[in-house]
Amino acid sequence: MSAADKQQAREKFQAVFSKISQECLQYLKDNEMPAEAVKWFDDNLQYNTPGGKLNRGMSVVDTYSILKGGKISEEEYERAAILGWCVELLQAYFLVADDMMDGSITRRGQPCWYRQPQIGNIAINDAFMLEAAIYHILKLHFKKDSYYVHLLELFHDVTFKTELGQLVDLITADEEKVDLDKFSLDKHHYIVVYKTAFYSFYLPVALAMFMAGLSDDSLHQNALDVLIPLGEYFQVQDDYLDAFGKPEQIGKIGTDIEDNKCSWCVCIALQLANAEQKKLLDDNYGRKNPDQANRIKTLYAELEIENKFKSYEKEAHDRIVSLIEKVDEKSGMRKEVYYAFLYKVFGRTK
Ligand code: DMA
Ligand code: MG
Ligand code: MG
Ligand code: MG
Repeated sequence: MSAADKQQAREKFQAVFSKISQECLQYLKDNEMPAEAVKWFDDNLQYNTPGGKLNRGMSVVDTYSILKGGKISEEEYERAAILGWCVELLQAYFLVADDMMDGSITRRGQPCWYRQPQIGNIAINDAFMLEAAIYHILKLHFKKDSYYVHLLELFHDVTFKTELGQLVDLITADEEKVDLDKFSLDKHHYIVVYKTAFYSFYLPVALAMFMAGLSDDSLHQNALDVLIPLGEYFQVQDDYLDAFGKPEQIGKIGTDIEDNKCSWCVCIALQLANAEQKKLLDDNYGRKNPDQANRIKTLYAELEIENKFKSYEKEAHDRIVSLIEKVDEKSGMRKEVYYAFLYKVFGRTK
């Protein structure tokens, strides 16, 4: 797809957001909310929902279209896009809360929502409202559909799983007492599969599958078999970019080292470190002081974490391709669904 085609697809998708945000605001008006509250919710929706890469949301449309053989009507486009925006609302809800919990500074090239002086802790309720908007929209557009309950259960279950991942992410990152023995690649695997892979990769594909009438458990299990490894790879990239990406490029300032996170980078560093380097990690990881964080980054360079990441990336790519090649297309699933996803994320720099 050319850059111009991509931009056009993005604009078409964004037009659907105007419609659903109006529908959300209408609910507030119907409940006689004061005008300043309607404006607050509007600002919350606009600031936190449409400004990202939109990979997750647009993947619902792309997947649905592939499953339908490439031709879909305008009405089908709009319904798939509405589900896509529900994924983006879920993402917005998680990110507003995640930035508060991680003490982050910027997101998508602007200050995190809670960082604005007039917002602060009201961001907690704002996050809840972004989540509530999902169910309002689903009810408006899908209540009459046979798969409505599947959609509800899917959103609820994926949300719960993401929250399990966030819980383990946060309790493994005790900011009072740094204990690097709590970290391992197994722990990391659990955290990233739960906090990222289910909602970012399985959810968009599963929504499109339900819309296309593919609802058998076995088909969904097969989808998980490919999409969970893909999601794990995506979060390893996120961990790598947190330490090595440029803030201008990734739109956020990394905080994993200061936050004592069980990141892929520190897990690999712990595997490679000699006794002296291990001591440097113990003495400097998870501290708020920027000099100490820089010492960790220097050690990452010494241990050639960048090269380790490049080898990981190649290995993950080849492993995922072989999983995709095993897909049985007679089941109704298409390999192209997964390749489209892989091409979107492989080698990304933001
Ligand atoms: C994010 O993990 C996971 C969720 C559910 C938002 P993270 O804190 O590494 O994300 P980011 O680097 O974008 O803050
Ligand atoms: Mg974060
Ligand atoms: Mg986090
Ligand atoms: Mg991160």
